[in-house]
Amino acid sequence: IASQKAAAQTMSSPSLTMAQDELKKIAAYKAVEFVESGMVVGLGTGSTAKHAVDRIGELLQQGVLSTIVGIPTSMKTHEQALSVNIPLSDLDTHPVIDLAIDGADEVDPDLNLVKGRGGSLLREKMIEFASKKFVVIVDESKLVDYIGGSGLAMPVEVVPFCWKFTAQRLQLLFEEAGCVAELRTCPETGDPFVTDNRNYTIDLFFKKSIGDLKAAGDAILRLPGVVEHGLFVDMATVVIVAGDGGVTVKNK
Ligand code: ABF
Repeated sequence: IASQKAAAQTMSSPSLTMAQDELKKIAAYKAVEFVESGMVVGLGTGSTAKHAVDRIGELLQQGVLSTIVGIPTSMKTHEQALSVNIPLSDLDTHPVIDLAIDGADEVDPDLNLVKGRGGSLLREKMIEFASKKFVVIVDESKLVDYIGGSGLAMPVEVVPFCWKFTAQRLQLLFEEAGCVAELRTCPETGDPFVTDNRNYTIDLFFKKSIGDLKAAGDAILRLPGVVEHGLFVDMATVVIVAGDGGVTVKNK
């Protein structure tokens, strides 16, 4: 039955996944063109960034690139980078990063981002904050008119202690925007999703624009119990968008 279901799914959306993954790969390969030998490179997380990490490994293997040091934004990326033999280090050893390449969940017209639906926002934000250049790679499905416009989650990493209290305060903060706050759980077990930093994630869903993103982000961080949030305001240097019409490079 599962195979019939999978087949039906493929029929219903004809190779959309294939085409979307191809777009992700195109954006990722374009971003890797910014990588020069000798760079310290922030390695992103997610299915788009995965293509960039694979590509860097391939170019190192071919000798096109050399002496790259990778700084992974998640344990998952750490494993993947090891598997393609990218030499790795960390932010303590390299507090300044030359270039970070990472995906995003939403990109608004001012190149502000929602990130973190993959659960890695804290390490992503620390590494991208430390980067001289932050190149975001997306397929065109991630473009929104305003942050929250996709109706999908804007994640907030919180301490597990009294997470219900924190979730309630977050929901209250954005009551005007019809915010709903939900604890992120593991689909298989229903247990709380635990981040690489042993915290929980509260997903915020908005019905309307939350207005000034910087003010919203600052208000979130003022709530005790919050560790970090998925609003990446004024952080992207370049956003590479791959769509049916080709690849667009948007500079901040
Ligand atoms: C990561 O990329 C996360 O911040 C974000 O959730 C994810 C997007 O994933 P994908 O590229 O698979 O759509 O950086």
